[in-house]
Amino acid sequence: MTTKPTVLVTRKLPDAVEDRLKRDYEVRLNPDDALYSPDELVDLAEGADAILPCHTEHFSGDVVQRLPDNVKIVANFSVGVDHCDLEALGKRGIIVTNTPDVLSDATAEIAILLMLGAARRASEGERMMRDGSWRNWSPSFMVGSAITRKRLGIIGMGRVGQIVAKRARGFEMEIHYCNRNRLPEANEQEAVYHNSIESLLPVSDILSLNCPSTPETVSLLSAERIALLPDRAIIINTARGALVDENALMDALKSGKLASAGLDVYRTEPGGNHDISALPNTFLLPHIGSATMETRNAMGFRALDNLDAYFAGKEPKDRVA
Ligand code: 8YV
Repeated sequence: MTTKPTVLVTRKLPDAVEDRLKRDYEVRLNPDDALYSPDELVDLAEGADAILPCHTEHFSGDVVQRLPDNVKIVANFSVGVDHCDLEALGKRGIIVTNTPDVLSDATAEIAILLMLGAARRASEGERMMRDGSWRNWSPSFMVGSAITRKRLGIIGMGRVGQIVAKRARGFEMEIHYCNRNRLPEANEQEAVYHNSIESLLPVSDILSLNCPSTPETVSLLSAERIALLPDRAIIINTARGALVDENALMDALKSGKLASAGLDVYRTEPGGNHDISALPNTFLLPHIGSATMETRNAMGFRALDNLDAYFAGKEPKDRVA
């Protein structure tokens, strides 16, 4: 009888994903969905061949150093891998995979929701309806701005960025983008390429961040860059909080330089930034970009496909380190 590889699963995953895990692996599940401390993570990894974590587990250089030798692969349940010190994992010979593609539609949906919510002041209106403070109506009441036929700037024209552009075309938006590489013309669909963020910002009535967080992109949206946006621009972030200087963002929201911001991600998660939450001209969600049942199942299956490939002696499809 061949023994099945042992997989440490750090969070509660959808039932269908856990069923497949139980069928194919010796599995250490987390039915209470408790958040493991770095020490617990290291301890629980003892004897496990693989770890299937979420972005909530931080594989810092220190944690990676302390992982037992039995761990051969970290198969993430996430597309972002900024919670992983890839260099440290690589040095230990631990393979790392992620789950691209399967969450692009869901994240793009949330980007459009944030755009509409921020532009049309949905948060202020919704709060009013809930706390009973709607007492008046006038032509100047709750006036926001349209997104239809506005210029949308996208930083990061990868899988999610391209779907955001596709959905935004339904609002007849004029798409501009900045990406490390220009897309092939057929994929551009008339989106205008900018080879620098500085050139993109002045034409972005709405700016959507869709690039990964890497050492090169941390604090990419600084006070200096926000100043380059048109007055009353709107910022949308469904990527990572670390891309934005949150103090600069708050200053610009307070001064009126920015009309509003729609955010799903924050520098501090969970929790977010309470000073940002106190600003009325924000539309805020708690990092739910991929939170649909369809997507969460697909993410789990994709992580499992990577594990299956590795344990079958093949190269996992989504290897990032
Ligand atoms: C996930 C995400 O919910 O996949 C990502 O990178 O940001 C989210 O949509 C989360 O990472 C799950 O671990």
